[in-house]
Amino acid sequence: MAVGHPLDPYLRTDRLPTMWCPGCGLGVVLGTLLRAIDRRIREGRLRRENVAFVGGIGCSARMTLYPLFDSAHVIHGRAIPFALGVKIVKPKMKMIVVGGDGDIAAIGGNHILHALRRNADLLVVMANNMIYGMTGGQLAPTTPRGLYTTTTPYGNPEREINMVRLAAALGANYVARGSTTHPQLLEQLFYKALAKRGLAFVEVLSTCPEIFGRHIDFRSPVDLYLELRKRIVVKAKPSVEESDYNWEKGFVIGEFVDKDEPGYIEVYLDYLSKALEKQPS
Ligand SMILES: Cc1ncc(C[n+]2csc(CCOP(=O)(O)OP(=O)(O)O)c2C)c(N)n1
Ligand code: SF4
Repeated sequence: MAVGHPLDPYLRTDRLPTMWCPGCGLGVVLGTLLRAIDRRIREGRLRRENVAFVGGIGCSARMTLYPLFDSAHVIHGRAIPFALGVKIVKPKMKMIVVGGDGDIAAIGGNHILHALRRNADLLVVMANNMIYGMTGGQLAPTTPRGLYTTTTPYGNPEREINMVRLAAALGANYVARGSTTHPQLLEQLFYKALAKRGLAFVEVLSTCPEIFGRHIDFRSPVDLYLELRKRIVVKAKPSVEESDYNWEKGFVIGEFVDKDEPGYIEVYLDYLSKALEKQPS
């Protein structure tokens, strides 16, 4: 007799197993996100038919293929405008954008800037494995300085982007960083983020053992996982100043921003109704 998994009701089980390599951190991102959604649905705060996923291209964005919700797998870097378009037309939807650091912070960098500035009502989950996984381990804006990638064989000479600081500076209502090495905390961050209006940005430090780990001499997924875990510092309410992003000094995870300003949709609909009132009848 086949033994089911508690998350099977939320998965397109006919598409399993996933395309992810053994030991990839992305399974933890999907599992924790679905558990958080399940909790919100069971407590009546979220309706299943109102949840939709949008992803661009990459191993992380591929996540949108597996949840049994409405979902769209769109072109590289363009998940945010697609999701915001749906949200404007169907404001009741809980739009979840999932992508890698390449998809969200590099090719999609322009879109995330303006979504943050607008406090657009989206949950954006950026799985940060510190390189471009799907295409062979190239340098990403999130690659820690000094580390080897296939396009920086002598080490990354560039400064890294700190997406937590950017999201906070541009005014997102909720900004958190979790790690696949701390799944219970990650589920809690998603759970909180799902109830927010405005933009909720959750960066998830994740492991790519196949392309990143092997190249920096971690021969097994467990070795890379333990290495990342060693570099994580958990803080309940860290300040944005503590979010600095550095492989040597480690990475602080926790909730950096939690506020409750009106989101883009609320403001937009308010302007729209005032504009309609002024129309000659
Ligand atoms: C317009 C366009 N440019 C480039 C690519 C090639 N490409 C596919 S995935 C990817 C990088 C994905 O990296 P990331 O978002 O970090 O995801 P990961 O695979 O690491 O999860 C690139 C450059 C593409 N598919 N489309
Ligand atoms: S290449 Fe890396 S990120 Fe992509 S599935 Fe494999 S381990 Fe995961």
